[in-house]
Amino acid sequence: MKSEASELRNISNELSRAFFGRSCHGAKLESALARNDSGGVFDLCIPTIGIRGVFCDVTDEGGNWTVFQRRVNGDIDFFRGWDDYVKGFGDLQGDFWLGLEALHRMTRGGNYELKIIMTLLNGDRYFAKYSSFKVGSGSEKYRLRLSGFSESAKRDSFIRHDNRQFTTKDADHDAASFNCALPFEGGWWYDNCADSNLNGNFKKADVKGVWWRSYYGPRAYLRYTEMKFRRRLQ
Ligand SMILES: [Ca+2]
Repeated sequence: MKSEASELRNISNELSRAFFGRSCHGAKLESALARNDSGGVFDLCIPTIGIRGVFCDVTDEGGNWTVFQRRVNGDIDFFRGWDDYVKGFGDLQGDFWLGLEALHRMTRGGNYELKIIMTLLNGDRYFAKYSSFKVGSGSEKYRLRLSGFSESAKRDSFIRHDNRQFTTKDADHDAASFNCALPFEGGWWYDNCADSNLNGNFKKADVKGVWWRSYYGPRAYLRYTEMKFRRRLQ
């Protein structure tokens, strides 16, 4: 009985720390478990997945962003199989992928916008925004739904991937006769194959690398990427 009581107390403590939301909407830095200049790590309760860590950006354009991908150190291998991309992997304060199932559950109700931050090798920083972003269910192979590109330099390299299913090295759902994840060394919503490869190999300076087609010529490999979404209010 005593151990049950202490277990309940632990659960209760855990719940009191949890931030209950469908995404980072309304997250306040005071309740973050860890933080940096742009935001912090929160325990976010995602229905039927349970409580897990999420990085919320609370500063950019008023905050409320749920960050689902970041490449910064290159110390996490992104050339992974289907199960890892579904569940997520990496370090929320460094390089990570939040997971396709979480992305689906967090974007299925309501309207969400997407913002992608990218820094080139020479330090130039860009962003791309899309006014509508949604990820389908597992039975749809986490199909991407994307529209409404807007960004200062008018350089989109992601719309091509709208309506594509997710592909990994062991699960080919792309439009090519071969598996695009193999030559590109990533997991992505590959078409036939790609205009962007943000989950590519951080250490490679060729097609396998991390790149956004509009920003290379010849290819300029990205030294930082961040993908995040938030609820669109209007
Ligand atoms: Ca294929």
